[in-house]
Amino acid sequence: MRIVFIGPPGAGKGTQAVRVAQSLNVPQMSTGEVLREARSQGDKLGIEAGTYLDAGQLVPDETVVQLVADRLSAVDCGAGYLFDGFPRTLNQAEQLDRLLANHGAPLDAAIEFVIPQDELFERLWKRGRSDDKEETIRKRLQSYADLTTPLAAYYGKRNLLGQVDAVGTQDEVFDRLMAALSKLRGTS
Ligand code: B4P
Repeated sequence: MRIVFIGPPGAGKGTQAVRVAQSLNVPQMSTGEVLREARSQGDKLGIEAGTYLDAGQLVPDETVVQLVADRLSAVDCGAGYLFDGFPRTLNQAEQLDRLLANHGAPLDAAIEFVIPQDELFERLWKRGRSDDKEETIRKRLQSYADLTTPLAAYYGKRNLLGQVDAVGTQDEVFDRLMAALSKLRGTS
């Protein structure tokens, strides 16, 4: 199954992506994780990405799309995949569609994590990663509202959207995700 996870920072996309990918036996890729890893290695991509991560801004589309294109070419994506945190802009979503047209199979599901802002603040505050400072969190939430929320309509129009309540225990959210995915699988 070919899946993307969309949701605000701290919604639990990364936490659930690992479990869902394991359960469906597909590879998972978190663009946030790849960018943080590049930063810790200090390579060219990492130096560029680090300035955006620390400022709470999105990394430029062309950089992220190239990461995804490289991942899609990997042999283990043939049976499906789960992208966590990608796409994050309409331009990324359109470029993903173009990439998938070349790979022969369109998306099956776009899952949006739905969660109130005060819950996000609490989770990120507790996590305490270097981009989890109050001012940076505010910027990330604003950029989510401005640039990423239009994706729900983009996928909704094509009947690919599943909206999942992300408040609850990790097991509860996982069960809701699997139910939403099997519903979408039934309609695709
Ligand atoms: P991400 O790495 O995608 O974002 P995140 O803040 O880690 O959110 P996630 O939803 O994965 O939260 P998690 O599971 O960790 O992006 C980071 C940055 O990378 C972006 O700001 C951007 O700069 C850059 N970036 C990434 N992709 C990009 C793209 N496509 N284009 C441009 N830039 C891009 O959960 C958060 C916390 O909540 C954890 O501590 C977790 O333990 C806890 N938690 C999880 N589930 C819970 C639950 N059910 N109840 C309570 N706590 C829970």
